Formats: sequence, structure tokens, C-alpha cells
Amino acid sequence: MDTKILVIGANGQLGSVLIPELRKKYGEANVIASDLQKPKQSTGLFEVIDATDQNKIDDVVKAHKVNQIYHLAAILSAKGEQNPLQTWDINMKTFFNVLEVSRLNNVQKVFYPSSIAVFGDRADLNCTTDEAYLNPATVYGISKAAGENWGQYYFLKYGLDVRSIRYPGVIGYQSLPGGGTTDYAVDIYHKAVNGEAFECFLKPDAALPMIFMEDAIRATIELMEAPKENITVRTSYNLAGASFAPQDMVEEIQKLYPKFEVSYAPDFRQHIAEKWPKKVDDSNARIDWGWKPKYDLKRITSVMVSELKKQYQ
Ligand code: AKB
Repeated sequence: MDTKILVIGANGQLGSVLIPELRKKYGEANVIASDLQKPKQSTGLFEVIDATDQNKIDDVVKAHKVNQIYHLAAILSAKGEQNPLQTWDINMKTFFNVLEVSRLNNVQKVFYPSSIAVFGDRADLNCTTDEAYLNPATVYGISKAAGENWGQYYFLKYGLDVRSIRYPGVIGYQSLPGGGTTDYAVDIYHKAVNGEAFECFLKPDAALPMIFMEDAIRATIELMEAPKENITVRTSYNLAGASFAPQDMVEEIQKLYPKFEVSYAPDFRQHIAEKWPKKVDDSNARIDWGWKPKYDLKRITSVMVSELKKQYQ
């Protein structure tokens, strides 16, 4: 049977890069992008889906004989704090809809993105393991921790093959993040390349786990392609790329732009960052499906700068 993939939340930071990769791998006709609106430059199959509408997801899954769903739609950590109850409703409702439609239509695999936001100050934040205690401090983190457990529940109760990664902050030149605590790590490169000063909303030493987009996309596809019997973690896998603080990025960028000016004005996002891991232990991902990152801060900086220079020329 052909793989038929539906990506929900395809216009977001991750989705817009994942879609072309999936199409390269599985064929243009086998990957359906969906989101609240069709993007202007959209090519390939696209369906307008509001993921709070279970019937709409169900119609699309039936019409295209979808057998894999990547559910990327969510309100992120910083934006989520502006309206906690709405964030909970949207993040949970959309995932329940995906789980139910998948169960009722015998969808084979579901991908659910979780986050380092599931952790809190009761975990060892210096090197956080998969099994560390979860006491998230944001509504986004609470919804992701609940979602991980619901994914595991559907696996245990109905045999639905739900797979999940706890993403660190994702850094890429192709798309912009929206509403996260780690967003500064993309914005900083845009400012540097444009010759603008940068004001950072975290403290200079606020170290967080980060990952380069290429690594994040490769990890996602590798996890989804791993043999089912290798998947021992049915909540969510920690995934490490590189860990660093704003001051480390600034140092690296200033090697290329010595005049790059940075000031610090920590806001509520600093409080969120303080309760997140500085570094995660991703041993299970390495053992179970062979995960290994390729990009450290130096390499991320070099690719970000050279790609953004082309964009801004
Ligand atoms: C955020 O900052 O909210 C996200 C995340 C780490 O899940 N990038």
C-alpha cells in the first residue's frame, strides 16, 4: 500500500520545511499539506483544515485514503500564556480529533510533536532524561505532557502507532517560528545579517537545548521510518542537537560580524526558559532508532548566515 501522508499545521516553522522533504521521499501525490489557509505560493496538494473540526479531518482522510498523519498544529509556549484556556482547548481538541479520526479510519501512524516544555524545575535541568519528572510551568507544556500520555494511551488501548519527539528550539533559515521562548535564536541571525542591533528577551547565560532544522526534519522522518518494534518510548523521545546560551551565539556570530550589537531585556520568557532543561539526554533515541545530530553551534551559524545572506540580497 502506498504511503499517503496528511500534514496538519503545514504552514508553520517545521511544516513548511517538512512538506518538501516528505514529497521528495514519498512523491508529490502522496503528501497532502493542510492548514487554516492556503499559502499564496503553495504548490502541490493542499486542503484547508481547521483541526478543531473533526469532521473536516475525517473527510480529508477518507477522500485521500490517508494512512499517516503528522499533527503539527499547536499554540507555542510564549503565545500560549496570553490565553491559557484557549491554548489548552486548541492544543488538546486538535490532537483528540487526530487520534479519533486515526482510530476510526485505521490510520497506520501518527506523528505528535512534543517539546522540552514538558519539563519543569523538578527535573535535573542540567541533563534531563526521558524519564525525568514532568511538572511543566506553561499551558503549552501541560498540553504537550498530556498529549504524550494520550498518544501512549491510544497505542496501548487501540494499537494506534503514535510516535513523538520532544523538540528543542528549532533554528532554520527557511521559515520563522511563531510564539515560542526559543524564537530569539532565529531572529538573532536575521538581525545580524541585516546589520541591525538585536535585543534579546532572555538573559545572556540562559542555556537551552536547540536543534538545526535539517537535523530536526531528519530526526522526524527517521523516527517515523524506524521499525515498530524498535520504538520503546511511547510517550515521547528527548532529542538533542546542540545546547547553548544567547551569549554563546553572540560570540559565534561576532566572529563573522564583529560590529554586531546585542543588548538584553529579559521578559516573561526568561521565567519560562529557567524552568526548561539546559541540555537533554537523548540516549533512548540514539539506541532505538540511531539518532545522531550533525549540526553544532558553529555549523548552524555558518549555514544560517550564508543562507540568510542569499535571501536578503
Ligand atoms: C517554544 O519555544 O515554545 C518551542 C518549543 C521549545 O517547544 N520552540
